[in-house]
Amino acid sequence: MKKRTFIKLAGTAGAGLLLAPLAGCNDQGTESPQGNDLTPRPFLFKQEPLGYGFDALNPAIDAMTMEIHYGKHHAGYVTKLNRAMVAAEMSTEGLTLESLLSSITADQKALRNNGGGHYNHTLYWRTLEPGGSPMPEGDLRAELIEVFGSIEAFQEAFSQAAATRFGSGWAWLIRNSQGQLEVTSTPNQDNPLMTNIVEQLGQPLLGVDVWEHAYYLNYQNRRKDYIAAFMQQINWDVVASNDRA
Ligand code: MN3
Repeated sequence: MKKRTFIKLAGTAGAGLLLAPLAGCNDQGTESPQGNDLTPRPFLFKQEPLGYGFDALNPAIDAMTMEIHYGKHHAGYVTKLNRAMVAAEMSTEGLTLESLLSSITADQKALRNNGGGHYNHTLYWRTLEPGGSPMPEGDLRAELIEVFGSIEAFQEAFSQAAATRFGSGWAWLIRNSQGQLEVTSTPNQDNPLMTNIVEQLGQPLLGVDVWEHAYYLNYQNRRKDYIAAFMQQINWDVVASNDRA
């Protein structure tokens, strides 16, 4: 979304809330990215449409938080990522975001923070779903039970990783490099695909943003309440489709 468009919509508050996500839509229009097609989608160097309105996850996540988070924070990472690519004289042609994250080093700060920021938020919006479910189904459900003992034990491990991440960061369900499901967390905008940076490597299936900007307007210091609400709004078909192993 263009910055000017966002500011204009933000200025008209309620009237802009439902219209704003459409401004970023492509040919697929308002169709939910979850849809019926769960073919793994590429992570591109641009911001994809949200697929639902800013108010669609209310009250779990309020409309103002969504509008600022998607329209300002995430959009900012995308802009700065592309700027950093230009500065590094790197072409995005034929390059996936996944391969960029896999190859960057800790000292490439702009690519690390903004590349991670863009990937992490893209995954976050894709796996949230209005009227989503707290309970996985099928093969993923069976494997979570096998690994964690029960779905409740998985939910507890994931929530705990998110609640105890000091400062800003993310908690993840990943398929680690040994092929096992694992709960991890990363600081800032680091991502489990960052081979040269993170300790626990893997393919991210589900990630929760625990930066204060993700919840503070509605939950203030009650991060645990936000995590619990997040866990109720998940599209588990998308989570399973993120499993590319
Ligand atoms: Mn965020």
